[in-house]
Amino acid sequence: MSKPEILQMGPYPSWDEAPLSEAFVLHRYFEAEDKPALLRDHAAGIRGIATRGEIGADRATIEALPNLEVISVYGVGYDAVDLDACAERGIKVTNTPDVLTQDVADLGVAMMLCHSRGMIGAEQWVRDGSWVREGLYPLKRRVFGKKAGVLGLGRIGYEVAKRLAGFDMDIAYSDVGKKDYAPDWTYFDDPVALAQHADFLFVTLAASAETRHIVGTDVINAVGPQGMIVNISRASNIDEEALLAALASGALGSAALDVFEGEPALDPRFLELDNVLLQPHHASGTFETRKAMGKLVRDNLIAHFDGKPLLTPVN
Ligand code: 8YV
Repeated sequence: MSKPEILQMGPYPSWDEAPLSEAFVLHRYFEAEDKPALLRDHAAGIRGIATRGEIGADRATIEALPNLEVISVYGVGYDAVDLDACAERGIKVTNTPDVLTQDVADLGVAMMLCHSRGMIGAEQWVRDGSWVREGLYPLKRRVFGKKAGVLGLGRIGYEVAKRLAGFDMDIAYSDVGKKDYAPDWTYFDDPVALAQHADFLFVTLAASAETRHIVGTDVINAVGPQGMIVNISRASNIDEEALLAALASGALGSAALDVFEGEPALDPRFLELDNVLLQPHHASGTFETRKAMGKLVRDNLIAHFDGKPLLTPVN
């Protein structure tokens, strides 16, 4: 039987490219100079899409492929895939949950510690000779024992909260309802109340149309001038204009961000601010996790074309 044809939306590490092209005929969309021509020429043959969390697949792409059956996302977030367009045609969608949870939680906590203790500036202090010239590095804010708010207590939020409990932090969370797996943590149904309570607000929600800008001016101002927002979810969960304004005015103390609107071309105003820690959307970026993600992307596609149940279906 001939290999199924797959539209590949973005690059993968070499260890994924090789087995993927072994199993499938790959059409590399991201490399095509004339993307509409690629779609036109191969539309009839393409039965699957392999994409990444932040790239997804929009309605126009889905509609251009009349024989599309399955979309496999390299990432837990599938907000960039048009699920309505998929539902209309019974197109299956898969993602890579669980395998990345621990690493994403690790990076979120590392961002909090790094930014709160001024570690980037401290490194610079050593390297540029300030330590020798000026002596002690300016004092920074404590993390231990402070109040943490976790907005979205799903898999990743739960692992973040568990880690924060190890710093003797007071843990509170907000979600669509109280979680029975979090009996010791304080529940707030209102994100503003959670933000008011928290010194550090972690945004760990799966992004959707409903959560868009859930962190708006009211939540940001409630975190306040001494507080920090850490975002390891999706940029769309935060109103970026409001965030930039609050960081610039000091209404919000600081932010540690792994995700941005329009990334990787982030709003240049972020680069002017010294109260923000900027990370290049790499919370899942370890060899171990990315290898597991790549395998899951492949295994889902293979399962589909073998007529077997999907390993991690979304819809
Ligand atoms: C990216 C992600 O897929 O899990 C997600 O939702 O956005 C990430 O893991 C990763 O950056 C690779 O593109």
